[in-house]
Amino acid sequence: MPKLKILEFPDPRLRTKATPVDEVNDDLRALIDDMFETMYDAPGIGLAATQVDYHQRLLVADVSVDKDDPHVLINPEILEKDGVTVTDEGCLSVPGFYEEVERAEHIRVRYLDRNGTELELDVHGLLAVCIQHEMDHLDGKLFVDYLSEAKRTRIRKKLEKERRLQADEVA
Ligand code: GNR
Ligand code: NI
Repeated sequence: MPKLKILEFPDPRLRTKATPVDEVNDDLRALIDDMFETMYDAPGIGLAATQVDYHQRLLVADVSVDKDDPHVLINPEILEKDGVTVTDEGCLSVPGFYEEVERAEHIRVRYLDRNGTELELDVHGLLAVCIQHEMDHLDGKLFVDYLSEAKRTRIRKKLEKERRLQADEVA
């Protein structure tokens, strides 16, 4: 299975609002498998389709230590949220930067699984944080949007400089 290329901030494609999946078919399941491979390889605990330039409402996550608890959420909707938790968040699309973000500690989410079956799940802790982070991606939002403009600009400039240096190395 091919690994997918992950878009990096400030790539404007990360600002795309994803549209609902209308059919859970074998093509979508092949993409899901590629997304898991890409996420585990990175390594990361979650990946939204937006990050691999596929603009449909689909995310994968696995926050387990042994990487044996994969979740696929298609067309996810948050039904309830409560509590507050602060997490040092990172993002595969903002490599190397970690900042505290406040999210709901508990969510109840409705979604389709990889068979197209509608499910509801109560989620707490890191998985709840991860699902909220991934659902933001599906709306074109990044964790850096919760930071001050000064911090976001500093991160953008550092990533742009790194990218220029990488381009020079190849030239
Ligand atoms: O790998 C990831 N770690 C992480 C840590 C704290 C809060 C959210 C995340 S998600 C991130 C992978 C990613 O960028 N998903 O979109
Ligand atoms: Ni992310």
